[in-house]
Amino acid sequence: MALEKLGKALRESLRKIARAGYIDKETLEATIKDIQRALLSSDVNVKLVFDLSERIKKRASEEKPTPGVSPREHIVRIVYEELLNALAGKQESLELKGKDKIMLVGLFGSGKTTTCAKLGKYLSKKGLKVALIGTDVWRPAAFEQLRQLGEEANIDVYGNPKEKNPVKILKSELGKVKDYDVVIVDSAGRDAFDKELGEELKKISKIVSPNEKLLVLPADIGQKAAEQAKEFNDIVGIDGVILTKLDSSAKGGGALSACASLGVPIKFVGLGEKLDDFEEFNPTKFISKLLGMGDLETLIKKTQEIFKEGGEGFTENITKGKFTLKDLYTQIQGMRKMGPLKKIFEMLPMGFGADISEDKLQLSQEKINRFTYIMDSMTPYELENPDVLDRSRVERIAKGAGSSVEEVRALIKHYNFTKKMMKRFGKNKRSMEKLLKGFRFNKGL
Ligand SMILES: Nc1nc2c(ncn2[C@@H]2O[C@H](COP(=O)(O)OP(=O)(O)OP(=O)(O)O)[C@@H](O)[C@H]2O)c(=O)[nH]1
Ligand SMILES: [Mg+2]
Repeated sequence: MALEKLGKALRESLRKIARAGYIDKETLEATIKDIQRALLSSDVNVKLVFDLSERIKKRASEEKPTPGVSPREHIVRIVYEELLNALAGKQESLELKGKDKIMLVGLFGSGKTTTCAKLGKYLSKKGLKVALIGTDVWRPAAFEQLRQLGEEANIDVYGNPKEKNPVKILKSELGKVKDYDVVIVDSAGRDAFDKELGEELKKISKIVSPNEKLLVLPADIGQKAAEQAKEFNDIVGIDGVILTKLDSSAKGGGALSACASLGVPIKFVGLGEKLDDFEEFNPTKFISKLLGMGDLETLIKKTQEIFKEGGEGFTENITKGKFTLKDLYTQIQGMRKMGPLKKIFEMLPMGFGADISEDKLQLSQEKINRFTYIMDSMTPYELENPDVLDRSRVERIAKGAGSSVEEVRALIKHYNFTKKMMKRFGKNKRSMEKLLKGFRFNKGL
């Protein structure tokens, strides 16, 4: 995850709320101070930090928690929403219409050429036929760099290193790329935005007529990103930003918040030097992960799929409260299918997953396996009617599973807990969170 330091500091401040039994003014103030410190050290603009703090305070005192939401969760939600707003803005993905042309612009060393190849690879993985065109006549060996990157990404590269006029290059190369689904045009940078670069990019833009002009901004310029985005937008016009070097910058928060406050959508982020260190920017996912709140949307979707697999009666039984050990069996098998437990826990809220160590996870996975053995030793009648599990049955099952009476009891305890949670399943997301939290933190486990 990019922005390690900022993420860690923000998670720490949210944990204070999670740990507090009761949230008074002081706790809130202290948390806001922590958040301020974290944001400022990530180069977020002072005024933005101040405004954000005020909004959190105001909302915390004015908005009442919705029924069923604890004051703690209420505050965490407010902080989350405000940070989402301040750091990530709205989602706006790259929209491809077919026969697309994308032009990348930016200053020296921002990552344009690398990003051409990254974006090209990303799109070609989606099954699109991609070509790159180099128009940088400034950087020595710029074309060679693009050619090598294209080769690495398995994408065709067009250009002419001998020609010193970008317009002439385009005039001859554009004709050769008509069959491609997407054409990405690399351009030259400068040390700073100036009239000459503006003119050059306008000329390129006119002949390419791209449907997307994306500004490549390195995260290490922090809040200065705002200035650059404005300069490029005023003269060249931009449809969005690709924020690079988020992996290596302590100032990432500054760059992110600068784009968010300008309302310039970040469409992709660069997270390393390798061509695969690149992803579409999804604000909610990004901030949830940063705050260790997990990716609930994905988790819920996955869980629902598994419930579907349990068959028609399964979900119905559960919502009616008729949750038997057989249903628990299906659920646990589903957990296995959802993939490595670590992945699941990473999706859980409030960093419960983020900081769980491998060995603890291993134990849980083991536990799941052992629970499965135990249930395999039960008769169908017992699975359907867990209430009949008396001492002698428990002893028999333990023996059959090569397990212990305690462990069978732990399973029953877990079953009872899950059953309670299951009754509320389907009503809202929070029950799901609790259920999954319970799965991990239930004392029986
Ligand atoms: N760590 C990290 N490095 C990156 C990222 N993107 C690009 N770089 C590095 O940044 C340096 C500059 O990248 P280029 O792609 O050459 O930048 P450019 O904008 O084309 O530069 P000019 O052609 O000189 O204007 C290279 O060493 C890249 O490997 C990223 O997301 N993370
Ligand atoms: Mg370049």
